[in-house]
Amino acid sequence: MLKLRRSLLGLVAAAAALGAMSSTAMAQSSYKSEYRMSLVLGTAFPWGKGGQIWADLVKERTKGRINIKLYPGVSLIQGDQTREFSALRQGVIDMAVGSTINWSPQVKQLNLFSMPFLMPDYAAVDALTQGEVGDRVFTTLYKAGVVPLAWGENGYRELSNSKRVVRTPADLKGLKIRVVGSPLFLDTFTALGANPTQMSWADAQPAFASGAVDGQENPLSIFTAAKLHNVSQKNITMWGYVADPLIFVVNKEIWNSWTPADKVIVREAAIDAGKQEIEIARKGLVEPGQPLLKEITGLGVTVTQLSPAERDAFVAATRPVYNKWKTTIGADLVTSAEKAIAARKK
Ligand code: X2X
Repeated sequence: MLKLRRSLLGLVAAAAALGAMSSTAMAQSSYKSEYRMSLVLGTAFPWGKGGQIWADLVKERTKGRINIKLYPGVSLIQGDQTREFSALRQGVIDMAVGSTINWSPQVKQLNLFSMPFLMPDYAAVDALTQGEVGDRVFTTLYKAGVVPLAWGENGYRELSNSKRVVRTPADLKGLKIRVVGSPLFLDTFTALGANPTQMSWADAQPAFASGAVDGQENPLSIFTAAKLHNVSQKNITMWGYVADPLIFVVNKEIWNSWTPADKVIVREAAIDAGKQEIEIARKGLVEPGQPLLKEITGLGVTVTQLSPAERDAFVAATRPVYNKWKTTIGADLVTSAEKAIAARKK
């Protein structure tokens, strides 16, 4: 009798253990063997390095339950970076590290970061992304159908061209400049008297090489890694007019398929990777003497620094564009951003 009771108890315990196991197993059986992470740039660039760090941390901390493969060159959407956000929402892409510029056609608030001369320095960028404005942008993204987890950075987009040194808006006159993403960029460069043309990053590089376009704007980490000096981009103007943050996101259905514990891991890994990525993105630009500029000068490129008065001329020329887009983006959000920047710790 005692024996029977014991074996019955054993059976109950075994059944309970089985039950517990199968609910975990069930949750995990909905896991994919591999998740697809979209990025414009690969691991030669800070952007791709950030994605790799995120994927590695997730794999390690989930003990391989969540495996992420990188798809640089936005290859899941045939290189068309302005379609990335829609593809994320639709589940063509499981997760991404994406630029605010590329998602701004679908999420107008993201144009905030492309407002000409809104953010004068890194402290201003941080005041937005790490503050209330950043939270509001994340809420907007969540409502738009993705789960935003952390901020990274592409960086200050400096101007380069093959034709001449640019110190004034007049120097830009007639230059054919490749721009990306939002119509805001077309407005900005048109206001400066340039001839902007919109194309993907994939199409841009052959266009520089053939001389079909004269110039472009991108962070200097991209300039060096993509070797733009080899495609005639011999003049750089340090004007710091725009800096695009990166955002680490996951598709909503994928997110909901993960256990609460795994969600925590993926979020924390994104935050850790974002911090590291921002450091990598600013390397050479925040140290005394800005060593990256010396490196670029060494490549035979003329790097032009603007005096405050010279910079002001660009600010003035683009002010009507700023005012027009303030309404499009939402005057309330832009005003909050202006206040956060004014109150920043330098
Ligand atoms: O296309 C660009 O210029 C790039 C690589 O910076 C972005 O994806 C926004």
